[in-house]
Amino acid sequence: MWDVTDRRVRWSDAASLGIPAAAAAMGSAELAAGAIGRSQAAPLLAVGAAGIDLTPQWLKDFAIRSFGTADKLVLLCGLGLGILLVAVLVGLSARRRPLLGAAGLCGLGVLGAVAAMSRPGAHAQDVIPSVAGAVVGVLVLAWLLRLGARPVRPRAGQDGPDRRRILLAGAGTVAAAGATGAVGRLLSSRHDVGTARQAVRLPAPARPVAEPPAGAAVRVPGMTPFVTPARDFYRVDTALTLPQVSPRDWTLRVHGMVHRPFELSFDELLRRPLLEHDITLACVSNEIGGTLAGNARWLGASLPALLREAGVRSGADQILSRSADGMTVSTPIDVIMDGRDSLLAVGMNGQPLPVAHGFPARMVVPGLYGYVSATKWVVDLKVTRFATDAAYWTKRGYAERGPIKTFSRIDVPQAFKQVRAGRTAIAGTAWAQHRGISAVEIRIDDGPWRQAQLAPVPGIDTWRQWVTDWDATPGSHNLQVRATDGTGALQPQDRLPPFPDGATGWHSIVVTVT
Ligand SMILES: Nc1nc2c(c(=O)[nH]1)N[C@H]1C(S)=C(S)[C@@H](COP(=O)(O)O)O[C@H]1N2
Ligand SMILES: [Mo]
Repeated sequence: MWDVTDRRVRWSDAASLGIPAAAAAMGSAELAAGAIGRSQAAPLLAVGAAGIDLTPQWLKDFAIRSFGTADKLVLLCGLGLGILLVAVLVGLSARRRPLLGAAGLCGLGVLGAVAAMSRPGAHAQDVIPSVAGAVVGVLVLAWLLRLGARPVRPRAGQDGPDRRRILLAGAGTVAAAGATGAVGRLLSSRHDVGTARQAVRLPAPARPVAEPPAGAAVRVPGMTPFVTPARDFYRVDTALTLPQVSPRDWTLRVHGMVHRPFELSFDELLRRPLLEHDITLACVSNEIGGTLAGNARWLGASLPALLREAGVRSGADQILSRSADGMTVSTPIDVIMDGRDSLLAVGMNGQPLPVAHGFPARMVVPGLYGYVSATKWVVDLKVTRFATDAAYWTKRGYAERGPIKTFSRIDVPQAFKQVRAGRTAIAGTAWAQHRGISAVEIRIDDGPWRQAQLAPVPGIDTWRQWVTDWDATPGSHNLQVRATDGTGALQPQDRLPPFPDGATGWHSIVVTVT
């Protein structure tokens, strides 16, 4: 017999059936992923990672613009909300249409399995976590439904003891699912390479390099440091979880249009002559005034020397490098080989590369945006042609070649800050890697352009700090900066967005002087 109350949408069903079943599914999927040592196959991460690759460009730009480096957290929260929505729907339909509820859970499982299998480097067993999750979810749903099927006669406005028992069972299930998921994550962390990284002893560079010149960092409170500590270094990549590449298993394959393809182990890499260079990396997504750039001292083997050993065949014009997580980057061979300090880097600021910055090895090529040069977790170099192979971002409309554009930024005072009237310093950072910065000019309101004082630099591959004095008068003022690169070219004034080959425009800020 139908109870009239059964005809209403019962939100408690969502809470007592759908959410616990979905939680059990997610928790057991995490456990299965940890048990088989394939954390990337856990459905949440797999769907998130696939989502990153499928996201249209405008949405990606929007996410980076609005959330910056928190974009991945926002994505995961969005996914969590999506799963919660499915869970609620499963719960609402399950009592009258149990098969529909089960189908919802299976749908999540299929989505997770397809996403896991579509990832670069996927194995057949990567379906296991999603399948296990769906099976457990359906079993838990059936169990909770059985609990609820016992005769219940709640009096109006009052939950019967059975209803309370069901809610309790649901809450217990959610807690158990959380614990299961945590155990899964713990099992996954067995594969973390933090310990292996700490055990790496980097050899000294073949030739010692001088410290950056004294005064490379202008002494103004609040100014950007000249060398960016690794922990503050901007991070941009498509990896939802950091690839864990053990130096023991790492090899670099050099192949394609070469006379002598070869493979290099990490020990062999460390035995090569290592060079050390100060190089500023920058991201093509950096906006005018933005902070997606960092300067570090990189230790690594010469990339041109590696390529000469392999013997690049005529007609080849790009290196398609591939990371352990399937990211591809194409770098023009003529740029790598033109005498600049292109590195297969293993060290950053005197330490092994942090995992977030490409441990155990990455590429660094001064003068090119990261998306065409700075492959982290690099495992494969294919010598090829632009006409044959396209890289990840080029397929998504970004420029094939990505020379870094001249950029200048006011760091001090900060925008919209109150400034005390009187003599004060305006200071900032400018870069035009591999061309160098030859001048920085500042303009206050509609006044004349004035030369700023340039700090010394170790070379043309790093950013350059600048400073100037300002006699600040009360009121609101507009400060504007522009740089000239080492070839004498003035930074372009036209405002262009980062897509498809880097932003242009002069940075300006408004400050209030009191
Ligand atoms: N494997 C891999 N390498 C990558 C990327 C990536 O998504 N995956 N992003 C590139 C981009 S767009 C930039 S700007 C630099 C950023 O390097 P960082 O995170 O060490 O600052 O890495 C490059 N190397
Ligand atoms: Mo980037």
